Amino acid sequence: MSDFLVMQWLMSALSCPLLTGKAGDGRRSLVVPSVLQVNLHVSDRKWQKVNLVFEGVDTVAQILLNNVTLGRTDNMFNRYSFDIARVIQEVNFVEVRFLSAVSYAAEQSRCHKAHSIPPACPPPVQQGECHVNFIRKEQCSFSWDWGPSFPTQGIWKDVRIEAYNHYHLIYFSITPFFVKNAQQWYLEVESIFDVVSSKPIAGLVTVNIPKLQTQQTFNVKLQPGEGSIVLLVNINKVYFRTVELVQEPIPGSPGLSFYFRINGRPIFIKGSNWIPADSFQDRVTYDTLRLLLKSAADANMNALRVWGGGVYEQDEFYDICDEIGIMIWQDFMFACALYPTNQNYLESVRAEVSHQVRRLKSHPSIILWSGNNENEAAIAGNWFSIPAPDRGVYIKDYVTLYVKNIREIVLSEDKSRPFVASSPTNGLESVKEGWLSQDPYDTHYGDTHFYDYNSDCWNWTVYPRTRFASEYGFQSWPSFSTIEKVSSPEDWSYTSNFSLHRQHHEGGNIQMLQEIERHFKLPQSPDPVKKFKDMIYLTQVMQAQCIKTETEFYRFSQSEIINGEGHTMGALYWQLNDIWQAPSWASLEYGGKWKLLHYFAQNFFAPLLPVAYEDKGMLHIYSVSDFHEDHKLTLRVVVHAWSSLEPVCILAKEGVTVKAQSALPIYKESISDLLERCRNCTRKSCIVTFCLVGEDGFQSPTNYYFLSSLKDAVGLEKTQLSASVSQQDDTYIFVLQTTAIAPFVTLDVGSIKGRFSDNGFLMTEKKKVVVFYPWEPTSVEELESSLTLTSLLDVV
Ligand code: BMA
Repeated sequence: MSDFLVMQWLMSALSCPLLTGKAGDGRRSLVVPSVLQVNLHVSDRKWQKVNLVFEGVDTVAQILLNNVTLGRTDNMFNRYSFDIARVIQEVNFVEVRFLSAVSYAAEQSRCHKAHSIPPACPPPVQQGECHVNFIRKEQCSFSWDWGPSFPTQGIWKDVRIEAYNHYHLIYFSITPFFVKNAQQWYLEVESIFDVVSSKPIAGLVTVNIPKLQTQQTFNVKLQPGEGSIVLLVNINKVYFRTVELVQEPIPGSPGLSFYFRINGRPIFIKGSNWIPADSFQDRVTYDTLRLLLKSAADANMNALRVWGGGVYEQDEFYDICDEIGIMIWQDFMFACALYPTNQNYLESVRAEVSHQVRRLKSHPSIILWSGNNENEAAIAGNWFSIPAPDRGVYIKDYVTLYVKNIREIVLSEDKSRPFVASSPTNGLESVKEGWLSQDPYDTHYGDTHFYDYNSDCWNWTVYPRTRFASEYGFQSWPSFSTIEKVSSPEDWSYTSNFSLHRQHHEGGNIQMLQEIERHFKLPQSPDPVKKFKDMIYLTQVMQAQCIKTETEFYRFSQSEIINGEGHTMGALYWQLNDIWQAPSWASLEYGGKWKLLHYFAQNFFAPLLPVAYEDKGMLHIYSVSDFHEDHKLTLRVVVHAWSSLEPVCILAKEGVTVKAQSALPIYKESISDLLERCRNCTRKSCIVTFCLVGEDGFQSPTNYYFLSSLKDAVGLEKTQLSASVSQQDDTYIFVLQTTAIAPFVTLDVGSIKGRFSDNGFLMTEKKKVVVFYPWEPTSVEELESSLTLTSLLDVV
């Protein structure tokens, strides 16, 4: 395209781990040089401009070339480009001198005289570092309530040298727009150039899209300096995705809706929240990302929120999402804190935001830009005990950062997507209240985050009937096979130092026990390792069952307004993935293994799902459908006594209309009638299962409703579970047999990588076939010898 030369070195190998040596004054202040020698043959050619470009430096460093300081870096999310034309020689030394991020953050906080910017430090249970809000760096790298403190340091993205004459293309993006009244699509093709010639450069640009038989040629003139050209190309015949965030009055409900209209249709957003896949970003490969994102899609998720305490993900992340159909709610990287707004800081953020939007805006997967995580809530709820007279300063800072800077840049760079300032927020209502709502958790507006570790999670009435649930969750422990890799036998108990150390959420281990105890018997085995494994299993069962209940509540609340609340149009549980091997809210363990929750998600996010709940002694079943057409189906409601694999009674309701993209009641019966109808049943002795069935094998997952806590269940017998394994092409078939009804049947093949078609299920039939999809080569023998089968009554 132009007369330029790009040379590229991948320098990720230079990434340094945290250096913990002590400087003279006792603080960690280290200047650590990483020296790279580069041979660049430029002698035969005179270039007008030669740039040394760092796609990402983590974080505070001085950059030198041939002992000449080129500049400094202090923002991990920026791209840095240094003009080296006058310094470059035939043989060159690039030197990157790092300063400890921890010391830098502390120093910045000390220098910030105007007012304090809390929180100073994370809670002690996180064993983290302080003042992370003073450095533009992955916020969770100083620790989080699910993650360790590894304040990494190094060159974390590509480095290259660009040499060119005349002009050079810096950013290139394509954004589709639809003009409603003309019913016409056009593409905005934007190119940002650095023009080094002193005169304008005129030329022709041809946009050619062979697949759409589109070709248009434009006369362009590039002016000296950095600038952009925007070409508008009309497109026929083809459709691009559109996105609208709909906030409008709802009949019968105060407040406003909050939902995404994608391609003209309201879409219920189903998914989870994404955190960094590793404490060390250089370990996150394409395969890691693909495995995790594919697991999200396989669990029937259609969206993820890239949470604001991590990183803007690498290009491949968004490529995969574009490809497999995962929509992204993209936060800017600010979380759970207040932030400074001094000039240097703002300039750095401005550069970061325009760089990231320019880099990412061509990805159709991104459907929303969101300013921060929970910072509106932090001020509104006064998390940091700011005295009332000082509040105004912080509100001003908030508006300056997220509205006057970030929002302004986003709107000027990308007009194709909505922007919200925070999550949770009341959306337009927050805007009306000066960008900070009195109660950003108001169920009548915007999105909510909801956590409650003190109530019974099986009781749906504790959950907020929100417009959009963008965070909610419960913790569990990862599998023994995952923990085993980073621990030794003395660690294998629920109260070991290891178990306490890895728990970064205050009271987390106790909260899990309390939640388990409500409905299950706690493990009592005299064998400590067995007891630990039983405990892990129960935390996963509990987490899966809690989040199932909560998610099903959000899904069945999508079409109703009850007491002014409802029309819930999103359920993103906290959190998808893990950053290390530890207890957390994740459904995917570090390494990608599916917890029981992830298997449950596959069912509770299924496009067609019957959901039951109890209200004032009545059992209600709703059909939840994401399909775009109505279906006539049969609802099967089956009641079993816990003591027998033979059903007590079966009811088939034919001709049930399952409405497209809705959640509607399809069945209602008082529990006492149901128990009477199914002779000899009591709440403790029986269980209800139900599914929707159509023709040609069209069927929902089989769902269930417990009529009592399982610790009170009467008639449950310890089962003999067995499995035979065989290979079928690239998969393995597990044929399971049971001698009695078995709740939460779990197959575990230890460290063999792969996932089952179903897991953690209720077995009410003698036989069940489960498929294992390996992620790496394995064998029948290996699977057989690693297999553990567990169901609830194996916990002793
Ligand atoms: C939310 C998140 C995270 C946190 C999670 C669990 O507030 O935004 O900050 O990890 O809760 O506590």
